[in-house]
Amino acid sequence: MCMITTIKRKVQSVCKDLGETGLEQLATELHKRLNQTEGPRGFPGPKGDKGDAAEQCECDSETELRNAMQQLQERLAKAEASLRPKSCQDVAFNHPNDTGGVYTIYPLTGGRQGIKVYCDLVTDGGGWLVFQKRKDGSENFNRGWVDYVNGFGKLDGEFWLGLEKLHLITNSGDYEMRVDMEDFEDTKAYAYYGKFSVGSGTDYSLTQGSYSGLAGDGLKPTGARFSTKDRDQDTSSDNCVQLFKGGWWFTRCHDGNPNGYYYGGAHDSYADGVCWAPFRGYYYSLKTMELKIRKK
Ligand SMILES: [Ca+2]
Repeated sequence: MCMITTIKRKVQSVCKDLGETGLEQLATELHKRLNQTEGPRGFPGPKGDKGDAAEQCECDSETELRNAMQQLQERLAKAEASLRPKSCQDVAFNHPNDTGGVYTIYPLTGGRQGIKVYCDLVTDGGGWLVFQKRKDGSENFNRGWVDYVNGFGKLDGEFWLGLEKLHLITNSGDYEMRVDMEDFEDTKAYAYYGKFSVGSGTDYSLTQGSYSGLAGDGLKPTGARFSTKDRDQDTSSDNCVQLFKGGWWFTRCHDGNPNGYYYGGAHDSYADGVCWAPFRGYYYSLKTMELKIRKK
């Protein structure tokens, strides 16, 4: 039997014998081996017998073998995605009946440390990584720089994921962003941005792409640096955070304040609530607010 036919049959029989569960185990074993440091080399073994003369292969094309190998690679990739999901999109693929919740993902290439995130697996096709959520005012969002860099709150409640994670994730590919919100009359609205990334260093500058949606554009202009109550990086002569009570990409100062104070509806003070100005104005603190990203 020619060599290519033998290899192809072996690949096919390995796939058949292993099944999905076996492929997952094989992927786990491969991971283990890849992560192991290579030990010292042993003594060489005895020389083997001389093999048969090479045969001319006419029975199978290289294309067929490549196809078989590609199929194996695809199934291994699938098994790997179920073991170490890279994104909420992988989570959606692995749990087609889930609507959302807290999951561990491995978003960075070569990153062996997983991070816990909240995934929205329903909205607009699902697969969204939620990086901020307001829903009941249980968490304090008027916090300092270190908290906004590292993240705070509870993933099953209100939270801010953290600027450093946002920077690392959004710089590992092209991301889109969505803001979902609801008022106390149960009116829902959203804002969508075709591009979203957070810069590095001490600025964590915001870059966003073109807006579409029903809520109006509450994120502008692009290039804003992040400010907290102990770090004023806005472009105003005032301190926007002191006026509007929550870390944000303020300029002079904002058209939307997702991290503002949770008043729970209409209030008299100006623009310091959880607001999205084009939707319900500066004197209305929304019931829910969710900021989320998804790889394009
Ligand atoms: Ca200022």
